[in-house]
Amino acid sequence: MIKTVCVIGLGYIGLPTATMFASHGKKVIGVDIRQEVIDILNKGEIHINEPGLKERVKHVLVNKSLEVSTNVKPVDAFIIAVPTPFQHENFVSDEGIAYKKADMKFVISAAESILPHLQPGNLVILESTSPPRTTIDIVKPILEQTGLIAGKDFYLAYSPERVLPGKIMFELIENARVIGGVNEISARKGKELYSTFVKGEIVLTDATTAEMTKLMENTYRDVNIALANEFSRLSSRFGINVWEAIEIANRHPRVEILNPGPGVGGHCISVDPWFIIESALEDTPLIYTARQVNDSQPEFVVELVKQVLGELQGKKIAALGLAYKPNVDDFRESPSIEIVEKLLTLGCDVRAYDPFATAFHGLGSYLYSSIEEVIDQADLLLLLLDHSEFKSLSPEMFDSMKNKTVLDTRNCFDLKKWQDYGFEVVLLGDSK
Ligand code: SAJ
Repeated sequence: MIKTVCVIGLGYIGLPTATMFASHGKKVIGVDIRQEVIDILNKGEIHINEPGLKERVKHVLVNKSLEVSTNVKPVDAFIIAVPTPFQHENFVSDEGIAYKKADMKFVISAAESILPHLQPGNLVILESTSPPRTTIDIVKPILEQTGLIAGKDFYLAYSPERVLPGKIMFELIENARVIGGVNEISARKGKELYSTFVKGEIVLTDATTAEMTKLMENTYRDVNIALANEFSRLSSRFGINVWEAIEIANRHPRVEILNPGPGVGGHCISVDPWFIIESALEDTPLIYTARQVNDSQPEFVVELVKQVLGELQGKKIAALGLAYKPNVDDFRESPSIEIVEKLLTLGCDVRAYDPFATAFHGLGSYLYSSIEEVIDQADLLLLLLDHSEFKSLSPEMFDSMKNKTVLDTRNCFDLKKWQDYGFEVVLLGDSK
């Protein structure tokens, strides 16, 4: 019977997971190497914004079912939920193809931090999104340095999170979960642990299949967003509104085209396809091309801005929305930030506003704390993200702009209303 759990990494996944176990009868140690995160949590605050999380964290800290620390402690089950970013430098294959590789340093150090505490009968779960074979080729050999054998003396499995930021507390419980063991008993031990709170189906498989399913899910989405983005680039060639065309095409019972936009961000979809590509470059032309299409979408937006403004030097741009997607405070790999930074290098005076950005996020000096400050005397209103609070913005609130021009990259505004108010309106993907 697993009574104590140590969750290593208290980020977007680790903190909600630790909280979930703690509020379902386990005694949990939450570990993070960042002292400032531990201090914030011990003050009853949280360092991430996720609906429903703060109250739950507070509750389990007060009743002491969750304790947070910078040190791993001996427990029955260890969960590794640390980041697996990609290395920012480009690698180049013998054929001259540039690609990106996962940076596994946090997974390696998390596995090493378990070493002094690993006991016979323990369970270790890797949750971090990882390249195929990480569990058996990287984590298993590290843990076996203890002399204990995985699958025999202790149990080892891979179980990816699949929750959507913004809905984590709901999806952790309700989503189906896959658990891939290094052998069958490891997978069954994993199921015993997650059954504590998971109501969705728990599917058992081997570790490498579980790693691949996670990467395939996000790659599927990346490729489909790339298709929508490519369609958006065809609108001027054919004189259509791509949003209208997609809406009509999606009435076909077996078609579900996603939304175009300024690019794909976040720590998952823009990163995970590279984890497949890095180990199979010659066999992944479709995945590779999708990454290129989505990665070049910010440049497509910059070109649109050039078409609207002509000469960019000195132009004042009010940019709204910097997070990687609506209603989250996550700015990792955000295409909006890439666009703002490109426009700054091209000589624009860009002022940006995002209701979710705080000093903690460490964004650039282009960040302002109100819409009023960014729109004053602006030549262009550039809508980069459809946060809920932007949907209710109406054109009368933008009278202090120098030129009444709006470029909407997300189909967020009711542009007819803006046009009637005297704005020149441009919608990404609409050339009608
Ligand atoms: N995006 C578009 N068009 C769309 C949908 C999304 O441009 O039609 C953009 C978003 O603006 C954002 C990016 O794609 O920049 C990714 O957003 P997302 O909402 O599609 O996905 P994530 O990254 O927030 O979460 C994904 C989810 N995976 C799938 O939907 C297959 C989630 O279930 C995973 O748990 C998460 O990745 C993860 O952690 O891997």
